[in-house]
Amino acid sequence: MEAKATAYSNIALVKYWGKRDEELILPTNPSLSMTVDAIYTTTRVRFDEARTSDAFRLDGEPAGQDATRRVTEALDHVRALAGTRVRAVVESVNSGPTAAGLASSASGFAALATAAATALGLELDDTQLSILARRGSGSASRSIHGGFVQWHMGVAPNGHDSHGVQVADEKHWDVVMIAACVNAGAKDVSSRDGMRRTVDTSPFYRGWLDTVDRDLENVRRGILERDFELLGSAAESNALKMHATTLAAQPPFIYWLPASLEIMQTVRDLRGAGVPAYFTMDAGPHVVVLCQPDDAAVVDARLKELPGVTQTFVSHPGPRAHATRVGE
Ligand code: 2P0
Repeated sequence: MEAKATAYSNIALVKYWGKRDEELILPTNPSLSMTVDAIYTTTRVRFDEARTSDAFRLDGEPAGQDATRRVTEALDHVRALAGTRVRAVVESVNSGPTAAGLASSASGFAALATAAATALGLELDDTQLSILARRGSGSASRSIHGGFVQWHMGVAPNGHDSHGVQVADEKHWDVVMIAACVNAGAKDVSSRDGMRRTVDTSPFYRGWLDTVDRDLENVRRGILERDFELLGSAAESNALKMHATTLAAQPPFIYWLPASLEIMQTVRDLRGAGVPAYFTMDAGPHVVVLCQPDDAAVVDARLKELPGVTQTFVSHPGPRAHATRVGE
């Protein structure tokens, strides 16, 4: 009853921004991401009949109450499928970039769902795994798959049709994503709270919903036709629209720092100088820059020159989540 899994994070090209069901984690819009090979989580889950509660260690330290509660809730969904109540010890280790404040919930909950299901001997297909991962954190539904992945929002009230589907595998096209990290303290507004506040109060949210299908179509076509400019321009525009919704929320909030704007301007300058590069941003101040492999060294060097950039992480399309049973 023990297994170990690795799952890779993903960066959305069309963002998941808003829930229609908070309990089941069902989104208000479809999203599409690239799984990234440089940001990942490895999780070991050991179920133990003798335990009376779950324990969660993160990067070698006992995790706090809130994180442990989220892990227990995610495990409860796996336990329900397996028809058991047995408790577990969970040990997760994030790769370096996560410590810098880059997305960890996607790889974290995808690794947890995959490891727990394998430890309990469940033979699930990718759709079932993606749904389990989604219950932990929405973006984790996309990290079950490698390459380019769409999260179909679904229409069913119980969420059975809301899961990740691979659009193209990791060998289809080598898009480079360079995460440029800026010096940031703890977030004021978590992505969970930020999306809720935006859905509830931002008059711009309607505009987000009205245009997301078109962005999705352009990003999909960009990927399938390997049209970098189409992909990059649609992704950049989609990210800016997501952030625009936060400006009009009540109370308003903004994830950008001065260094984030400096990176955005540098990307525009690179484009002006003939280097195709585009940016995207999640619910935080770091900026992820998209470019093609031949330009990656130049783009990375330019980003590292900026005083506000603390470090960069270069990713290529990453593989699917995978698990192995331990000790049997
Ligand atoms: C995304 N984000 O598509 C978007 C873009 C943030 C901005 O997925 O509440 O941690 O656990 O479902 O998955 C972050 O949201 O949120 C996220 P929950 P999650 O990548």
